[in-house]
Amino acid sequence: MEDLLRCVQGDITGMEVDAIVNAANNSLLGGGGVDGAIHRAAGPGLLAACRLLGGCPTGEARLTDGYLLPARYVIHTVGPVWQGGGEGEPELLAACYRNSLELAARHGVASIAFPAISCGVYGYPLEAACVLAIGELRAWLSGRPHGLREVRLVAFDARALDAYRRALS
Ligand code: AR6
Repeated sequence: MEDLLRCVQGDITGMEVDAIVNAANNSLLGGGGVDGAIHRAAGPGLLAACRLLGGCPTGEARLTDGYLLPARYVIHTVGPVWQGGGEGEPELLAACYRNSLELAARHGVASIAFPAISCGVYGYPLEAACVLAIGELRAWLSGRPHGLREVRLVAFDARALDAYRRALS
């Protein structure tokens, strides 16, 4: 099980996996951070597909094609805005990871890459988010049969890579 999870530093938009996860907002109509980067790299087809989805509640996930990306699919999920931790943020962040994996499994995804959902503009504390993400992914992966062969945790900078490494060990 453990060998399915790995952390790497890099830009998620270039990753050659079946699906990349986008840390989107409730509109699903693009934004800054990883969301902006994914829309730029995927091209206008992605925004056109997102318009048809009609938004997404926090903690849920939606799937589109990847358009000009190397990844076949984009799984858009909406993380919680950090408000101190007492507003259900951990449960909502956990739901993002679970719901993204459910959707991936339903579409036959064998390899998936996640950014650090909510850890940028949305302000979720990085260390806590990494520990939660890994706990949730491990629990999901060991709890049912699935066709996933690789779950990649993508750190955009060295600080995030360190946080993932600590949380994995
Ligand atoms: N590849 C991998 N990780 C990245 C990339 C990239 N190209 N770019 C940024 N990150 P954020 P959030 C990291 O702010 O906190 C958007 O405007 C970044 O360093 O993108 O969930 C949406 O539209 C950080 O660790 O997402 C929403 O409005 C992580 O990705 C809002 O931001 C997430 O940072 C969502 O905020």
